[in-house]
Amino acid sequence: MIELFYANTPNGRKISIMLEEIKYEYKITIVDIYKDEQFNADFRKISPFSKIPAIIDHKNKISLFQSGAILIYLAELSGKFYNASEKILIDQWLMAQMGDIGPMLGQHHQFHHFNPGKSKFGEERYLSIAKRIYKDLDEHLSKSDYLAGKNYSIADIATFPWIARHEWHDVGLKNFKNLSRWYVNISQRDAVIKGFDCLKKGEKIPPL
Ligand SMILES: N[C@@H](CCC(=O)N[C@@H](CS)C(=O)NCC(=O)O)C(=O)O
Repeated sequence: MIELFYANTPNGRKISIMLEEIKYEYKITIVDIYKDEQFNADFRKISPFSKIPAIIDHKNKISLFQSGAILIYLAELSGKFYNASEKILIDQWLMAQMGDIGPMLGQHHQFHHFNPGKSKFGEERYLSIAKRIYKDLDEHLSKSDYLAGKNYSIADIATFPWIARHEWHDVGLKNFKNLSRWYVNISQRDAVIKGFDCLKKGEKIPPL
């Protein structure tokens, strides 16, 4: 049994989608980051940077924080979405998500979606970075079915929930043909639909 410490954000959803994909039994413990529950002492024991997601694997008595590390752990455990022969490329795209795509789009959310009008510089900077990310992903996906090649992997699982915030990005996902194809394809997976709405609140993946 995996316990997932969760909020319904892109980083949280990476792990609920993965758990649905590998069909593991899991229990969700909600951490309300809008009420600062991430700073509770008990939670900080498993997530020292006070961030979701984190997991406890009660069977193996392991706890982990950082979504990329959790995805690798679950992939190794299940033997899924992390093919041995493709690991280098999967790692590369997973790192691109963890180091660039997530943090940059996260800043774009802060300036453009949550705090418009507070900083022209911040809004312009992160909108332009968001556009670049869409363009670069689109270009890459013109040559590749999935991020790390012909197979769906944890790199796609990490990146998808960020693009699923495209309505906040104001970049126009539809204008990016290859990224749109990738997005629609992944949106239709049963596990992705279930993992996106793991709280069973009827949360739907935004269409194109
Ligand atoms: N690099 C971390 C980022 C996690 C992260 O930024 N989580 C956000 C929610 S999406 C959070 O917990 N924010 C609360 C805070 O920073 O106080 C990961 O991928 O796990």
